Amino acid sequence: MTETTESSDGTVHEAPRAPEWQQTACILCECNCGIEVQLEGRTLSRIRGDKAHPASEGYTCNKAMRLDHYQNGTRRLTSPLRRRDDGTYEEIGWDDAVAEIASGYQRIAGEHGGESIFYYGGGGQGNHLGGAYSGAFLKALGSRYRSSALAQEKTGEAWVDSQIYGGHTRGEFEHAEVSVFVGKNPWMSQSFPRARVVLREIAKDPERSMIVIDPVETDTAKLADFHLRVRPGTDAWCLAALAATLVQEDLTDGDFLVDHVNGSEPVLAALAAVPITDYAERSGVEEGLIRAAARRIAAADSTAVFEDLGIQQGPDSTLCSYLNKMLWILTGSFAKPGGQHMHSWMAPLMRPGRPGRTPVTGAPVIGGLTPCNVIPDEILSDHPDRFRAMIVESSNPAHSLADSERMREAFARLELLVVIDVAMTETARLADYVLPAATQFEKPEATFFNLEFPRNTFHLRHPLLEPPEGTLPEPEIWARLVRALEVVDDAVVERLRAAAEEGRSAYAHALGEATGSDPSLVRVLPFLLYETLGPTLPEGLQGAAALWGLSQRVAMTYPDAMRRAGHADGDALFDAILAGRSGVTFTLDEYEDDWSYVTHPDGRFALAIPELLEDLRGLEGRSPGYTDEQFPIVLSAGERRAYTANDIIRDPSWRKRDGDGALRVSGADAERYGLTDGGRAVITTARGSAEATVEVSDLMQPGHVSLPNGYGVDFRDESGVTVAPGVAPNALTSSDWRDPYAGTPWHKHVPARIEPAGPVAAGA
Ligand SMILES: Nc1nc2c(c(=O)[nH]1)N[C@H]1C(S)=C(S)[C@@H](COP(=O)(O)OP(=O)(O)OC[C@H]3O[C@@H](n4cnc5c(=O)[nH]c(N)nc54)[C@H](O)[C@@H]3O)O[C@H]1N2
Ligand SMILES: Nc1nc2c(c(=O)[nH]1)N[C@H]1C(S)=C(S)[C@@H](COP(=O)(O)OP(=O)(O)OC[C@H]3O[C@@H](n4cnc5c(=O)[nH]c(N)nc54)[C@H](O)[C@@H]3O)O[C@H]1N2
Ligand code: SF4
Ligand SMILES: [Mo]
Repeated sequence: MTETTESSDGTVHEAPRAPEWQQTACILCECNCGIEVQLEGRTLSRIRGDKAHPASEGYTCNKAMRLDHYQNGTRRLTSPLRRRDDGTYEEIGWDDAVAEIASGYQRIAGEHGGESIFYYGGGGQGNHLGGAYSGAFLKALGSRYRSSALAQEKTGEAWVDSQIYGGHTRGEFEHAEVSVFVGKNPWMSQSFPRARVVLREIAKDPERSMIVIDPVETDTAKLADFHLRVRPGTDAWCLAALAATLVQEDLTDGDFLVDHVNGSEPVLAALAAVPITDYAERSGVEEGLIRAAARRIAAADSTAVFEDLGIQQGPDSTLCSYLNKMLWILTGSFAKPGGQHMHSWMAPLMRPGRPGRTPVTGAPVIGGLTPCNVIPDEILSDHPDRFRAMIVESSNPAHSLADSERMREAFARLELLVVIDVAMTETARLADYVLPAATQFEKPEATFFNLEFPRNTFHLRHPLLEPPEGTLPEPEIWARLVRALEVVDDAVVERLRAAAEEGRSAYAHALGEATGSDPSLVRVLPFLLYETLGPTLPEGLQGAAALWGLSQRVAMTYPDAMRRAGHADGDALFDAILAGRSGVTFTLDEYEDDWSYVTHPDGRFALAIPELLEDLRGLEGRSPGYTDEQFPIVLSAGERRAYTANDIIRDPSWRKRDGDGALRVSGADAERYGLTDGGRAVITTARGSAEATVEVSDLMQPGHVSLPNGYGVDFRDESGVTVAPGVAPNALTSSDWRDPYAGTPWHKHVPARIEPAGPVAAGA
C-alpha cells in the first residue's frame, strides 16, 4: 500500500501508507474494551485502546494485544462438515448441510416434540448477535429449553435478585467510597470498565476503602484495606458475621429500611442471633477484622459490592449471594452515587419470571436457563421427555461444563448434534455436523453485557475483514436454516422488503400489520428483520438488523433515559448505533431512576427469602468443610490469570508465561506432600486425575490449591502435532457437585489430593 504526496516544490513522493486504525473491541472478557486495530493483510498487526470508546476510554489489559492469536492462530474450517459412520468428517456444501440439518430437527420435533431439542450457548465474551437470531429457528421448531455458561455461575444470584428487587444490580466502583469484592479478583478477571485503573485509584485514595473476601492473596487482595482471607468454602459464616455486625452494633440505615424495604424484620432477627465470634473463627478470619470492615461499610456514604465465581461456584453459593447483598441493602447504598444500581438493558441476558422445571430431573430453570450440571441427566435417561437433540453455538461445553467425560457420553447419545463454531473444538469433534462461522472480526458483532449505571453503553462493531470462503456469519446461518423450514410465506417477506425500501416508518407500520394479522410471525421476528430490514442497512451490516427491534424496545422501556443520552426515538438510537464505530451511550439515568427498575408493584425491596433465612439459621449447627482423609485439600478448578480467556483462544503460543497452567500450592503443602517448584504433581479428585506442573506460592493458604481455567484445549501446531498444554479443569469436576437451589457447580471447591508425579506418570 502506498500513498502519493506532493511537496510544495511540486515533486511527487510515493511512500508506504500506514494502515488505517479501525475501531472494534476486545472479545476476551465481558468488558469488551474498545480497541483500534491496524491490519497487515489478514493479520491484526497493531492493537491499541480506543480512547473514543464511551466505557473503556482507551483502557485495555495485557490480553487485548494478543488477539491475532484468536483471529489467525487456529486453522480455519472452510466448509461445513458431516460426520461419517466411522467418526471421521467429510466436507459438504452449505446447501446440503442446511437442508439435512433442518430436516433432521424437523423429524425429531415431529417424532418427539420440539421440546426435545436443546440449545446451548449463543455467545461468549464478545459475541451475542448470532444468538439473537437463533430464537427464530428454535421457536419455529417448538424448542423451549436452553442454557449457557450463565447457568454455571450467575443463576443463583439471579434467583436472589429476582426475589429482592426483580433484576440485576451492578456496583459503581468508579465512585464507591467502599468497594467490596467477594470471591472476585478484578485485577485479573476485570469485569467492570477500566478495572485496574479504578482499583489503583481506590488503593491510593485515603478516603476510600477496598474490602476483599478471598482465601488467596490475589493481586486485588494486595491492594485491599481489608483482606478477609477466609478458609475456602466458609464465606457463608464470614458474610453472616459481617452482616450481623451491622445489626448487632446498630449500624444499619433504619430510614432506608422503613422507607424502601419490606420484610426486614425476620432478616434483622436472624442476624441479631448470629454468634459473631464463633462464625469469625469458623471462617478463619479474625473477629476484629470482620467488625472493622463492617464498621467501615457503615461509615461510608456509598458501598458497592461485586460477587463472583469464588462464591458463585462454591458451597452455599445462593446463601452467600443473599448475605453479601445485606452489606449494601442494610446500609441503604442504593440509588445514590457510588452505590449499587439496577440498570437498563439493550437486551436482558436472562429471562425474568418464576423458575420453571426441567423435564427429566425437575431442576429449576432460572432466568430461562437449564442448570448446566443437569444437562447430562436430561439426556442420559429413558424419560420420554428427555433431550434428544442439541444445537451448540459459540461455546465448548464438552470442555467447559463439569465432568467432561460424562458430557461426552451424553453428547454421544443425542440423535442430532450440530455445532456452530470458528474452530474444531472438543465439542465440535462430537457433532454430527459442524458449521464454520466467520470470526468476530469478520462480521458485525456486539454483546449485551451492557450493565452500567448511570451511563450505559452499547457497541456495534463493524467487520474488519471479509470472512474466508466457506464460512458464514451466524445471522446468515440461522436465516438459511429458517428458510429451509419454510415457515414464512414469501409474500410476507416481499411485502416487508418493499416497505423497508420506503423507509423506517413504512417498515414499522408494515411489520405491525404483518404480525397483527399473523401473530405466529412474532416467533420468527429476528429472521424477518434480517431478511427484510437487513438488506437496506449499510454494506456489511445486515447482521445488525435485530438491533432495530431492540432499539425500539429501549425507546419503549426507558424513554427518558434514552432521550437524555441524546436519542430522540428508537430509530434515532438505531441509526446512532449503526453509525458509531466506538460505541454509543444508549441510556443516561438519574440516581432516582434506580427505583424505577425495581419490578415489584410497590416499588420496594422484599428482603425476606424464607428458605435462605432458614439456611442462615442453620449455619450454627453445621461446620464448614467437605474434605476428608482421602481428599484432604480443596482444589479451585478454574482460576482467572494473566493468560487465560475461557476457551476463546486455542493457540497456546498466545501466552507469554504460565504455558502449562501451573497448579499453585502453598509452601506448607509442598513440603507436606513432597512437591517442588517446577516439578510435576498428580492431582486426584473423586472424578478423575491429572498431572500438572507445580508452582509453590505463598499466595495460597495451606490446604488450598488452584488450577487455571481455559487450559487443556487441543491445538494442532504447524508441524501437525496436536498439543493440549495444561489441565482441562473439568476432567476433575463432577456434575452432582452443585448448589441445591440453582444447580450451579462448585468448581472452586473440589476436594482433592496431590502427590508427586511418579516416573511412569511423568513419562506418560
Ligand atoms: N484473565 C481472564 N479474565 C476473565 C476470564 C478469563 O478466562 N481470564 N473469564 C471471564 C469470566 S467468563 C468470568 S465469569 C469472570 C470470573 O472472574 P472471577 O470470579 O474474579 O475469577 P476466578 O479467578 O475464577 O475466581 C475469583 C476468586 O475466587 C477465589 N476463591 C476461590 N475459592 C474461594 C472461596 O471459597 N471463597 C472466596 N471468597 N473466594 C474464593 C479465587 O481465589 C479467585 O481469586 O472472569 C472474566 N474475566
Ligand atoms: N472447571 C471450571 N469450568 C468452568 C469455569 C471455571 O472457572 N472452572 N468457568 C465457567 C465460566 S464462568 C464460563 S463463562 C465458561 C466459558 O465456557 P464456554 O461457555 O464454553 O465459552 P467460551 O470459552 O467463551 O467458548 C467460546 C467458544 O466460542 C468459539 N467462538 C469464538 N468466536 C466465535 C464466533 O464468532 N462464532 C462462533 N460460533 N463461535 C465462536 C470458540 O472457538 C470457543 O469454542 O466456562 C465455565 N467452565
Ligand atoms: S480481556 Fe477484558 S479487560 Fe482485557 S482488554 Fe479484553 S475486554 Fe478489556
Ligand atoms: Mo463466566
